[in-house]
Amino acid sequence: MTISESAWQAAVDALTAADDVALACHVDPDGDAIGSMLALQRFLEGRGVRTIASWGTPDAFAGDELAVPPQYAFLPGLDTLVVPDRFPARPSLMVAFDTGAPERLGSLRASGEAADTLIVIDHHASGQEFGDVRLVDGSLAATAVLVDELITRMGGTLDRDTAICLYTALVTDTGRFQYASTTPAVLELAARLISLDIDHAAISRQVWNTHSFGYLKLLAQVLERATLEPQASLLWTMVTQADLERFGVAWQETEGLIDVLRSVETARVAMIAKRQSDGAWKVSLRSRGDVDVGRVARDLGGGGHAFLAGLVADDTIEELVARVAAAIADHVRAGAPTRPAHTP
Ligand SMILES: [Mn+2]
Repeated sequence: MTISESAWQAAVDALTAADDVALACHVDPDGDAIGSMLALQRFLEGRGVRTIASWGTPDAFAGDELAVPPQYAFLPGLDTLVVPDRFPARPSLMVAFDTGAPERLGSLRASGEAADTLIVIDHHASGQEFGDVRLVDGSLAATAVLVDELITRMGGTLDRDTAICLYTALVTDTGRFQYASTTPAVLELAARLISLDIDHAAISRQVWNTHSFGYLKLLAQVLERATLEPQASLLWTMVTQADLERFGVAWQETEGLIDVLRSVETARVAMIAKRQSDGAWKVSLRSRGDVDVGRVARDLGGGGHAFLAGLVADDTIEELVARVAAAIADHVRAGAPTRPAHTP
């Protein structure tokens, strides 16, 4: 799935001609989504383009708050973001980042559909065909790789702040350069970014090692509850709103909990179910390789990749675990895949 020259040219032409560009990434953004968006925004602003950037709320209603995950609060340019309420209803040119399906834009989906031109920059292998110009390559480690190429194709160079955004995007989406998506080209890009005098050690510290004491206690609680379902080779646990209140932790801070579960060798699949304030479960799934959790999630109305997927459910926790366990049995892979296209 490579990107055609004509798609690159269409994106370059549209962005070069534009006076105003609206930028959006997916709901509950991760480091790649925010970092990629801020990098292109900064580059466009530097060329005198007026920009507006945000991300949607998970439901259809626009929000008047923008919840920045605390681990990304250091990213340069965050102060220029607007709340989703202020995002244009009908942008002339809009760019969507790291968004594999229109519904992932949440409350900004309607703006994407109403935009005169929508450019999608993404690396989700199983994404939906939406948008007018698609810079989508499911083999890449991060959306940031495409933003770097786009800036280069537009004749631009990276400054230090842009490099901080792109490096953060790259280091988070490759699991700190651990995942199989970490190719020589990824490490070359990382080297190029580090050569722009960014403090990559400080970035790692801020992204991964800035938890509160409350987070540690929450982690203990979540691990205490962890249950292994041996027949399904499923290790699962849950987090509730009450836990967050008790330990003073924000939802945005719980992104890494699943990685602790995934480290257990005897479980093929790790699952964390987060109980939302409306009672629904937001469920994350991770695979160690021989179960395609993207298929598991799709069977249950969700979506994702072979190694990382999610869904929303409103069952009891027992029903949810039973449904996931049954779907896992249907999707045990014949052989372990050699290499995931990418993870987040
Ligand atoms: Mn990504």
